[in-house]
Amino acid sequence: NHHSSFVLWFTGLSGSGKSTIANALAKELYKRNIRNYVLDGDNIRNGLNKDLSFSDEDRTENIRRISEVSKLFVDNGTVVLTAFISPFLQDREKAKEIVSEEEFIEIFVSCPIEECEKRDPKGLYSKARKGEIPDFTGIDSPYEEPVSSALTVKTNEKNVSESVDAILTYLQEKKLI
Ligand code: GGZ
Repeated sequence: NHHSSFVLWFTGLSGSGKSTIANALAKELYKRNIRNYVLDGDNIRNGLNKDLSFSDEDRTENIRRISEVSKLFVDNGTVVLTAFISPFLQDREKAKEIVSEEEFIEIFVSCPIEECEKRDPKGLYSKARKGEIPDFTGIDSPYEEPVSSALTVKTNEKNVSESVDAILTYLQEKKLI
């Protein structure tokens, strides 16, 4: 194929649906013969970044390393989908600089915290409310909402396949795929 590669940078609260949407989109890209790779907590925080905590400093370092890895994938011709909370505006700006502005597409996976907390797929919000997980995003650690995302998907209003379709349409309109 003749597309150039790029990074789809998903940002949003825990439980907002970043990984779910990224993985569903990855399948759709594969179907279109677009080589891609999903970076998420499973393959990054358990490996390369297993030395990092959830302090502000370590989150910043987490995002920096992920940006550098994403850049390598893009150099290799692979579309990258990253699914990290990436709560700090400044860190996402830095990620954009590392990857390069033209190849960085920020997607805000928007969902009210009340809804994320209701979903609580891993029981983490409940633990955080009980004080068992300190520095939990949205509870006692900040989430800075994007101000200039390429796209926002509202997962409390749309299902996974509708969100994926919205992203595919965006990529087609921009002639990225
Ligand atoms: C937020 C935490 C925390 C704290 C563990 N705060 O829903 P999950 O489980 O699968 O996604 C969350 C993931 C967040 O890691 P990221 O690398 O995306 O965060 S950041 O970009 O801010 O560096 C959650 C789990 O790890 N988790 N402790 N304190 N999420």
